[in-house]
Amino acid sequence: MKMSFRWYGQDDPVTLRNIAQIPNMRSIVSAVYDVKPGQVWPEESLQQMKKECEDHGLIFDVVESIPVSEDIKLGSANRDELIDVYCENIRRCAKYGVKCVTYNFMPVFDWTRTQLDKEDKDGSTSLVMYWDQMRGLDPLVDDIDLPGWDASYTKDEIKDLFKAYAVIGEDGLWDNLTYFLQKVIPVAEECGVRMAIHPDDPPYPIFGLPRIITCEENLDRFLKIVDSPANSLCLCTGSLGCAKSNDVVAMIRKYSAMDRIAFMHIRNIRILDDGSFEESGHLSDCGSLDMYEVVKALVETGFDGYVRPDHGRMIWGETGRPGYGLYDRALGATYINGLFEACEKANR
Ligand SMILES: [Mn+2]
Repeated sequence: MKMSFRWYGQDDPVTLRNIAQIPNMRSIVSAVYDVKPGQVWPEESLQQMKKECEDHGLIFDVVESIPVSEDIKLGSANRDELIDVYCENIRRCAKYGVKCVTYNFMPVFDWTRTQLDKEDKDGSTSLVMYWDQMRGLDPLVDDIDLPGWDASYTKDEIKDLFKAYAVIGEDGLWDNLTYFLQKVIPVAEECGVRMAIHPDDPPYPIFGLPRIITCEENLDRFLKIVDSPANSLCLCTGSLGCAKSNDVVAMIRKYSAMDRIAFMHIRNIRILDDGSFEESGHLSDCGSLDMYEVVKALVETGFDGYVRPDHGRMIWGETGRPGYGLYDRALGATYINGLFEACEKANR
């Protein structure tokens, strides 16, 4: 496996020097943040990212993410233009050494939580989603202001988007994903990039928005749309794992054996009785997922893709981007390294 770490560029309080000091750290997962979604990424930005990483002994070879415009997801009249820009961005990334591009196909919001700094008994804080804070909210009536909801939309734009997705539904979203993949995957194949779709987070409908990258049946359907290693998964244990019906370990074993996992996001979550969840420390004992079984499934199926510790808690007084502090993600990386070493030695 190739250990990696997400970095938000020059504005990130976590520095490349910090990251390079984490044992076994190899790759940087980043993106170009100085242009709007739907625009072509300047080559200078990619070149600079590549050089900065190399100056710290790191490799910039994973992009998270090239965002997919709502117009592509909705199948609007201008989608061909936007898909052309998307393909050009894949080509440009490849030119500067990128091997894997993560994206998602979630309507409107990348993720849903009700609080980003819920304090645990030990004083650490993390992201949580509590159903009792969600129920009763109606995006077509209420002015919803949950953390992570895109502040670049006005309330009216949000309402229009909800209505547009209600019209196309799940079937329309599958059609538009198929259209996108059939144009994008051949370009990725041509330039040696593996596209890795991130599952919906959480993997069930929120406020009636359609969600399709959610479960084994749908992942099977997704992978068949274009049957190529360039059309792969970013398997996020925390996203798929917060639906109790998903057997994350079995899914990893299956899709890794098929060589259809390009990227692993590894984190743990604690599922509560009512289906709410809290992001926990990475250790198996801290949450509902068995991280040993996750890594064992990867090792036993010969996984050689990218791995990163996903969201961490805020600990030791650190402040910064929720879920993306240095300390707890570094602990996560070290724990994951340990699990890999043990499983690899046992598997020899
Ligand atoms: Mn993830």
